[in-house]
Amino acid sequence: MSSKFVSYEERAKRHPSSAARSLLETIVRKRSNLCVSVDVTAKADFLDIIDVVGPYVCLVKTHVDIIEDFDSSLIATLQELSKKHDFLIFEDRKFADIGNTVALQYSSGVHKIASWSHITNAHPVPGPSIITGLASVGKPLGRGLLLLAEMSTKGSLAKGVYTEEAVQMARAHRDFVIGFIAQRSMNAVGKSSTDTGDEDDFLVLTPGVGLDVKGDAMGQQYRTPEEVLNDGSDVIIVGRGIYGKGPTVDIQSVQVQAERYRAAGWSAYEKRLQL
Ligand code: 5BU
Repeated sequence: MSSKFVSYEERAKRHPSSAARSLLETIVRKRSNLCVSVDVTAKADFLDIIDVVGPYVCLVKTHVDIIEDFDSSLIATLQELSKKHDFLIFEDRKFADIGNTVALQYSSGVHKIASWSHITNAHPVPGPSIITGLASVGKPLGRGLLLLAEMSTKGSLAKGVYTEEAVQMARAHRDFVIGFIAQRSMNAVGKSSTDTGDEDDFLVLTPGVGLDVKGDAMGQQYRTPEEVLNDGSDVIIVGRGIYGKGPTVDIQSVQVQAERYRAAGWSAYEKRLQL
């Protein structure tokens, strides 16, 4: 029986983008569709968590601008950990300005994101020029871009026509846009059922994933790995569900939770191949 979902392995073989292939190949090698979001403010906690979750993830997501004691050695260590544990890096920068400005924000400043982050993301709100601006920096480096087509928060405005336009923007820039931050598959969005055009294979990375709670006090909403995988998501993004909510980090619990979410994400994937 053939599944309506294609395996990561098959997609890795035929995906036109090398950045997307890299992520799919890592997922297959590590049997992990888990991305851990490391939203802590101390450099030591940040690196300790990544060293512990490293074996269980395909991707580490950062918000590098929240780190209080940031310096360039943090990036060097992050890159060493990425090699040691075989994961890619995704700076969740959510660019949202004119092309010229985002190109500078991506390449320059204190963080020099393009030099170390394999994947980054952008709001489609400025229109296609945000993609050309970021591509001018990221494409020569073999980087990939995700567009924010949907968000996990209550009352998000990223829906309906906005989401459809985001997908059309991505279709026009397949050489740099590898997929979306979204809550479901975007491949069929804006297409009629009789459309015989190119088959899209956009990656979908989904935040707002949790096994124990349904939300937080600031509008976040959580769904389970199984719910999001069944809706066509490819990678689950988990933050506090893994590193906790307290002021201190319990590193043993981080390891247990990372393996728990890896296993949940992978078993949801294996189940969907039977659908
Ligand atoms: P959490 O601790 O699992 O709730 O963290 C979720 C992370 O994903 C956090 O870094 C957010 O900035 C990020 N996120 C999100 O939660 N929802 C969205 O729609 C987008 C990003 Br886009």
